[in-house]
Amino acid sequence: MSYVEAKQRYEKLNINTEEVLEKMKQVNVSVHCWQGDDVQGFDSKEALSGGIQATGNYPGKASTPEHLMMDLDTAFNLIPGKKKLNLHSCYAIFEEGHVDRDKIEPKHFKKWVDYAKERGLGLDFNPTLFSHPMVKDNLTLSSPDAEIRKFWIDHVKACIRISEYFAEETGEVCVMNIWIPDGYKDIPADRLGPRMRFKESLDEIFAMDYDREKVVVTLESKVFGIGLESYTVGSAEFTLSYSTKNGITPLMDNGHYHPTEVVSDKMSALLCFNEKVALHVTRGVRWDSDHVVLFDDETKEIMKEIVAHDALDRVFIATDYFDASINRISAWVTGVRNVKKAVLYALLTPHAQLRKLQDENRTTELMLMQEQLKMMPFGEIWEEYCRRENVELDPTAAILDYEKKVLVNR
Ligand code: RNT
Ligand code: ZN
Repeated sequence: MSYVEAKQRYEKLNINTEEVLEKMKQVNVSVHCWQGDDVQGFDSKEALSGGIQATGNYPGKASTPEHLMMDLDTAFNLIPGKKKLNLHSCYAIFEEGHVDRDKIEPKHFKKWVDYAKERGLGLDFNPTLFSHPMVKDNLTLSSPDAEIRKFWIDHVKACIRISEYFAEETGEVCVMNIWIPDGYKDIPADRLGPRMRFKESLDEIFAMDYDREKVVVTLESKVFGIGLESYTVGSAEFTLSYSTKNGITPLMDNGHYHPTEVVSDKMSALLCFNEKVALHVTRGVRWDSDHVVLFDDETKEIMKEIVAHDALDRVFIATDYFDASINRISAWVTGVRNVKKAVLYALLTPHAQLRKLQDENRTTELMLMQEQLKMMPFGEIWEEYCRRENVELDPTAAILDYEKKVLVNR
């Protein structure tokens, strides 16, 4: 079937594929830099901590800024449409002497800003509150030790300044996400104390003056981490309450809930109360394993919730996973393409008609139509989108070629 024939099929559903492809031009996905080097960064040689893990030892991991930039270029060339680059503070590039995380400055990210500007990319940012000796007893902003808290408060404040610099330089809003790994392996005696301290640390951070038009701070929740199974300070209730009360944007990572809970169902609840919502799109297999995002039911359902409620400009979509067992370029390309695919799929769905069936309680027809829609020629529209964006329909050859020429020689 050709694009023209597929277009006609969609017209019968009152869907104009030309309008859909026009809308796709605005769909931006923030691509996490940390897939390229298993969340290592350049500011220390510390092992990955904080209860997250990148498993596998596939050859070709980036170990210098030059590697990572080159790998990102290769991946970006195979991902259609708009992208942003999402950096962590541990990716600072020190040209004249190392400073600790509480002292980092915009100049340590100048190379990234140059990189982004040359390619017309926006930048997002994250303070890095893990893989560092100042994480004491698995605690950072909620530590009972005032010196530890102060170090991390200063770090997050420094990151807000760097985020402002990103926004000013790129001309695009910078989304800065705070995630802390703080928690306990076993049953805590005091659950309130750490949460009150986390709250106070956040209050101290947000007492600073920053441009809220340019920097959108988000707060990410988590249910458990490896070695932190019994309690996490920044739980869903904590982060959501803090965000709503303080005008901060909540961030949901779809690996951060109990396995039968789904973020797709939470989206609309958050959209009722928040002007903006942020997402980390990932794929948890049995736990928060951060597998590569697939074109699977939940990814489709999440994007459906954004598109059906006309909320594409209210949701910041970012990817967050790290698979070290496969070609890392392929991990980026596959995951981010699948996020875009799911958005396109949602844009090709007649939501108004489906909603009407629901409101009239015609549930038999609703199920029939939802199942029929799965047989629509979606692949033709996706391929047309790739062609118009000038990216390979099948990225395999380009990925394997880069592996042979570059990655295996590292
Ligand atoms: C961890 C969180 C967090 C990190 C990144 C590296 O479980 O998902 O977002 O993955 O900050
Ligand atoms: Zn996340």
